[in-house]
Amino acid sequence: MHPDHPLPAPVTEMSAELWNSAAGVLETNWAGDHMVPSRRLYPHQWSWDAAFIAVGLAYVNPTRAWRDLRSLFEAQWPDGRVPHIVFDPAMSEADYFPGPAFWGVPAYGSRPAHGSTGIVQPPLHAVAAWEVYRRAAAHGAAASQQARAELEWLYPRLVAQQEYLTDRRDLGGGGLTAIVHPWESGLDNSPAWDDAMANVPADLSLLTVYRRRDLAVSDASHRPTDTDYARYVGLVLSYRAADYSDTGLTERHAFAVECPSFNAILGAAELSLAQIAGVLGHTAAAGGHRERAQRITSAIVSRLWNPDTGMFHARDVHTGKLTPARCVSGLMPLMLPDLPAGQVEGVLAAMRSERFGLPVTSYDRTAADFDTLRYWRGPVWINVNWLLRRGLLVHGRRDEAEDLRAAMVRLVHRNGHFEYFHPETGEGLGAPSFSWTAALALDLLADRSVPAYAKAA
Ligand code: 2M8
Repeated sequence: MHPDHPLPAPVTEMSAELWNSAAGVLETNWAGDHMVPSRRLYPHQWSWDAAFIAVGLAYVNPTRAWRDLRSLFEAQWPDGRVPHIVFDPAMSEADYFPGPAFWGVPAYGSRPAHGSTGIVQPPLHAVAAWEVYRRAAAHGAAASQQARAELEWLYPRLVAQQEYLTDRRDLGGGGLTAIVHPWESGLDNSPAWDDAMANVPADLSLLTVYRRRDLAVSDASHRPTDTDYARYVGLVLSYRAADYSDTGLTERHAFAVECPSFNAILGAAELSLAQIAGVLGHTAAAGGHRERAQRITSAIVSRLWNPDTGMFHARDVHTGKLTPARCVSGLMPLMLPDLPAGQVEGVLAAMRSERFGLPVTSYDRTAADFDTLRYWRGPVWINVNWLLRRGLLVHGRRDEAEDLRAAMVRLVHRNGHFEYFHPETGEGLGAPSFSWTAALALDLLADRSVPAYAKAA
């Protein structure tokens, strides 16, 4: 066991081993002022990864947890958007595609030397900041003081992030954020985007101009296809053409989708902001955050719920249609405490059904195109399961939350800190020594508490 950072929960041989290996991954992947998701495949800083990572770092190195969040928000754009990748200037353009030169992001404000992308990822950072703050007390008075100062620094930036998403990205006009690239969801090649992506031109010649770097460091059968990648590149070129402006975007951009997972995280962020505002003494603001969370929840229910499947589905802003694909994103609104009982029961029934299993798969196991290997089209991912466990706790399903926790801990202990896992064999897939898997393993070992805004049981 790491002498400075003992495991706070009851210790078994298995949990001590897992704790130490997880802390080791976070040590290896620290890059001076930020954490990389994985050394070879993802050698920069990713936005929602930083949030998951901070939750785990809070146990073993809270100073680094705050540093990582700060590094990300130092790259925030003047319009409030938090970029999905902050590039490390120590890396070369060849280390990751698409790199900083490809994104060609215009210089802005006091942005540090790091370039960034122009798109976003799910705004989980307020949730993470609250979790890091809440754990600071265990590290003594100095850590608590630091945590409060960090919250003060982050709060206006977190608010600006929410405002960007709710004001500039409500492309459908119904109170939800629309993503304009599948990468913005964090669930890159999920079948949830297949319908909307079918309308995006797939110019394969782009891949002769720009070379995929991911295939040089990982197995092609696990990664998105070339057709997907040609569309991803085309969408960046389309958004880049007007310097990533959101004005009139729906008319000139082929992909705009309301994702249930992204918007559930947007709502959960408002609830964490309410807690942060409370600690900082902004009482009126706290009420505003709670109201916004309620509005987002209502909009998710009225726009993304399909009573026939008993799940949430992604809505294509261009066609107004819900995709029929049943994906893990359609379960994520469980995170929201004001989700009406009918929707809670629907999501729980879907989760318990043969379609998803334990831990939950990224896609419907019974679908004809369920793929046990390919990225977000079937494999099990720890980060979304961690969020679903929060959802179970928020709705008072403590036994189910415990079963899910135990299943995740077993999976990672047996197979290692992989990026994702084979849904039948549990084999580790994608990048090994993956930061968010390690960080969340620490949290799963250490924390059995219920989020403060949970519904009374
Ligand atoms: C994956 O996405 C990146 C593009 O952003 C990629 O495939 O190269 C996704 O799993 C995403 O959710 C994650 O944030 C990123 C880094 O871990 O990798």
